Amino acid sequence: MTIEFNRRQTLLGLMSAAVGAALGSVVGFAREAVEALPGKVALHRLTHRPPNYETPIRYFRNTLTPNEAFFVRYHHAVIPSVSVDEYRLDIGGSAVERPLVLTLQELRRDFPVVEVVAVCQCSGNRRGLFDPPVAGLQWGHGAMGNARWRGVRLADVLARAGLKTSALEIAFDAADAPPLEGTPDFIKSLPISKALHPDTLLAFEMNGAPLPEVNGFPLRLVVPGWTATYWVKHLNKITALESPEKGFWMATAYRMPRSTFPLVSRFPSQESGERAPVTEIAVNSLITSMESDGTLLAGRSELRGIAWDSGLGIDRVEVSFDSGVTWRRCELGEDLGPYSFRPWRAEWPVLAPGQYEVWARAANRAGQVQVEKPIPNPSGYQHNAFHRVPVRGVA
Ligand SMILES: Nc1nc2c(c(=O)[nH]1)N[C@H]1C(S)=C(S)[C@@H](COP(=O)(O)O)O[C@H]1N2
Ligand SMILES: [Mo]
Repeated sequence: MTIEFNRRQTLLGLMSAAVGAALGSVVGFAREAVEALPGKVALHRLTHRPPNYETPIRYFRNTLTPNEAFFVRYHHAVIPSVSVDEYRLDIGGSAVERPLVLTLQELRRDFPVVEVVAVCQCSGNRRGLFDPPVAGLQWGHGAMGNARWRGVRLADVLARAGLKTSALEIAFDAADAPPLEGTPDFIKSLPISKALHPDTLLAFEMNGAPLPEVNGFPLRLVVPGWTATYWVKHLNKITALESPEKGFWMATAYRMPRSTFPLVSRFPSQESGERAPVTEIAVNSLITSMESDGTLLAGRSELRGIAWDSGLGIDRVEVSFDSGVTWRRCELGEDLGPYSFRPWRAEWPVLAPGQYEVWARAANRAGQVQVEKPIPNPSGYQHNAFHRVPVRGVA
C-alpha cells in the first residue's frame, strides 16, 4: 500500500500555509511555500513529490523537536504505508549464521527496549547557504531535528542472527521502492563497528509516540552521531555483507572529496576512490530566538540557541558582536546526552548605537570548531559555518 500526495492535501496545505504565515517565519530568507503533510504542522516545502519539507527555526527553541514539526526528506515519491500486522523485518545475508524474520511484536518482546536522544541531521542541511550555489535541494537551517528514540539495539538483533567473523558491512533496505523513472533503490550500509555500537537502534518510537508515517513508520534505523542519510526509514531488510555495498547511495551519493572534512569516524571499506562517505555530523550551532522578521532586538530579544556535534560532546558556545574579533562565552543548558541538541543562552553586552550582526560558534571536546566560511564541496554537505543574525534597534 502507498500514500499518494494528492491535490486535496495540497489544498489543505495551502490553507495551513496561511496559519504558518500568521505565526511568522523566522527563516532569514525566502522559501517557496509553507505546507502541511498528514500529521504535520505547516513546514517549509522544498518539493512535494518526493516530499521534502524543512522545520522552521522557531521549533528548535525546544530541545526536542516536536514530531509534528520534524523535517521530512525522501528520495522516492511514493511513500510506503505499512500495516503493523503485515510488517516483517528480514535479517539475512551471507555473513549471518541463522537468517531471521521478525514481526514488530517480536522485536518489542524479545529484545531489551532502550532509548537515546539524538540529532537526525541531513548531510545537505544548509546547502542553500553555500555561495556560490551548489546543485541539490536548497535546504535552509531546518533539515534536522532532535528526538528521544525508543527501540531495540541493532547489535542484539544481529546477535540473534549470529554474525560471522567474515561480516564487513551491514546493509539496510526500506519499503519505499524506486518509482518508474528509475532512481536506484535506497540502500545504505554501515561498517560493523557502527552497526554493533550500543547506541545504534532499530526505533519504533519518537518522543514517546509511534514514528510519524513520513518519518519512517513503523521502524527506522537510528545512527546517533552520523548524518541522517544512514537513518533508513520504513526499514524492512537487513543484510550482513562480506564485501562492500556497491549501490548508488553508497558508491556515488553522499561522498565528499577526502580531506575536505575532518573525519573522526571513518568507514574504511567504503573509502576506495577519491571521495569518502559522509559519516559523522560536523560540530554546529544555531541561534533560535529571532523575532518574526529573522533579526534580534539588541538588549531585548532573548539570545539563545542550540549546539550539537557527532557525540564527542559540546565543550563551549561563543557569540561575537564584532565579526569574530572577540568572543563571549555562552551558558550551556540541559544535557540530554552527547548526541542531543545542547541549548545555550547569552547576556547582551552593552553595544554602542550602530548596525550589528551576532555570530555564534560551537566547539566540541575533541577541539573541533565551527568555521567562518563553509568548506566547499561538490554536493554541499556539512555546512557548519557560524550562524550570523542581524541585530537591530540599538538606541
Ligand atoms: N526509506 C528511506 N529512508 C531514508 C531516506 C529515504 O529517502 N528513504 N532518506 C534519508 C535521508 S537522506 C534523510 S536526511 C533522512 C530524513 O529523515 P526524516 O524524513 O525522518 O526527517 O531519512 C533517511 N532515510
Ligand atoms: Mo539527507
